[in-house]
Amino acid sequence: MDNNELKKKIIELKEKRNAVIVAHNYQVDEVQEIADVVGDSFALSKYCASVDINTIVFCGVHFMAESAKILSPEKTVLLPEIDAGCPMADMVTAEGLIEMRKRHPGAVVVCYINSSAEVKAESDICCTSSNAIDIVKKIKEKDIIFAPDQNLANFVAKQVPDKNIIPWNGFCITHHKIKAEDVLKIKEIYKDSLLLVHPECKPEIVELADFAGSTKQIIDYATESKHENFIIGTEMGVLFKLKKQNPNKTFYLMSQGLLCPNMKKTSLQSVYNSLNDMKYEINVDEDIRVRAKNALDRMLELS
Ligand code: CIZ
Ligand code: SF4
Repeated sequence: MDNNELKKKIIELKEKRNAVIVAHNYQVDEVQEIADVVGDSFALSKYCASVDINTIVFCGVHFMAESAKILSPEKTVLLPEIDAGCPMADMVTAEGLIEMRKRHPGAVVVCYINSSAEVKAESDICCTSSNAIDIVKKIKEKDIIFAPDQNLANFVAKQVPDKNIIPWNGFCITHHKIKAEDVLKIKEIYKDSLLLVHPECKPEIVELADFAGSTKQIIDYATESKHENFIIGTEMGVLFKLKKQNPNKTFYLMSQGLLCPNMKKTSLQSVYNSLNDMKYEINVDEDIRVRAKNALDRMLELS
């Protein structure tokens, strides 16, 4: 089947299954095009919980579909590509976090949404890249274990210097490999552009940027800005929405390496297969789900 045929079949199947398709900002263009909603992981999970529909096709990576299931246990959550994981989320385990907590008694454990349900269950509170600074500011305790992203931890520590942030040593394989010398070169080429980066980049890259924020914050910043040219320092999938919302502005990717192989696994064919065969269903053990949901609920209370 070609793409047009696939799109038609997907729409038919979606109605038949009473399903909704959600896609992360890092998905390939054609998957974003057929999705009912495109956004960041937490916004999508909240949307999934709010819709009166029983099947969700989550075009993203494993922890995102899991977060949707944590908030919507009564719904069927499908991940089209079962091997689409997040290497950063896999860098921390529940056991590891329990060990770290023992070494820092009294510290509050904050986990980035890029983590497994088991890790969320062992955490006191979750955060996203949009609200990490805000959440940390509102925690009363001084000592805060922050997992798994060392770069986001560093970013938060700089903005909230009165806290003692104890970072886990994880990182995003896509954002972490970008080198400052390459960023300096592209800044030199596109001198009149603003540099917008994700805080999953290394601190020296964030230092070079005009703005650092989540995918949503980057998209909103560029859309609201009077500026016309931007260098974008996050996964290339965001260019789809940036260009769609801003047809008269110009966007350059900070590095051709800004591609998440796991996010790129989902294709129209896999979305079609997902709806046709009702696969791959994501489930979370009820005890873990309830504890993980507590961490997400606490984030909502504080943000
Ligand atoms: O929470 C998300 O969706 C991620 C992984 C990134 C972002 O900035 O939106
Ligand atoms: Fe994980 Fe990085 Fe891919 Fe996001 S871009 S899903 S953090 S590997």
